[in-house]
Amino acid sequence: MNLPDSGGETVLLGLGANLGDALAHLRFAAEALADVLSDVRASAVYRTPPVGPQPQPDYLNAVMRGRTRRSARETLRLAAELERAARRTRPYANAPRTLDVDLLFHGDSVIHEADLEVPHPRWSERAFVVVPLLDVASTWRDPASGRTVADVAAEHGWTADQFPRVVEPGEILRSVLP
Ligand code: PH2
Ligand code: MG
Ligand code: MG
Repeated sequence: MNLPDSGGETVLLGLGANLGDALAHLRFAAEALADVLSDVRASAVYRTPPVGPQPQPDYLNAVMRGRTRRSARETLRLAAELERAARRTRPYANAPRTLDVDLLFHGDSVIHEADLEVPHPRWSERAFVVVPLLDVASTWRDPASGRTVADVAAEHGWTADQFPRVVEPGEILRSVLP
């Protein structure tokens, strides 16, 4: 089980960007999340080939881990605010974007609502999510499938060397954490 604790629930958020200064957008999101989560940790930032309509620029992807007393819905609202602050637009499905912030897990919550699905329904199919998850949550267990992040990576043969690292684990937070 993924144990809750006095500081609320553990949340895992996936960050992605492939328009404009993608690294600056990820840094903006990481710093904003560091302000509102406790015990925050950041994966490496990976350069990943785009999944979806082609051609579009490579993505930078990362995962943030922390604890929050916010509900899953409140956390999703926060993610949407960060995307809005980065002037994200949604012209079509899987379009390039300045910033994508996805709620991957919220403790052991399993929620299937029209506008809120936790765990993220496609997390285990996407190397650009699973590989950064390995950095900060390899033993994390998906409350829906019972599989750990490491199990899923091994099933696909995905490893931390899957993608080039643009920033090492934790480094994106180095300027904001004591
Ligand atoms: N996000 C998508 C679609 N395709 N491809 C990569 N490499 N990284 C992403 O974050 C990504 C994607 C939809 O959210
Ligand atoms: Mg996404
Ligand atoms: Mg999204």
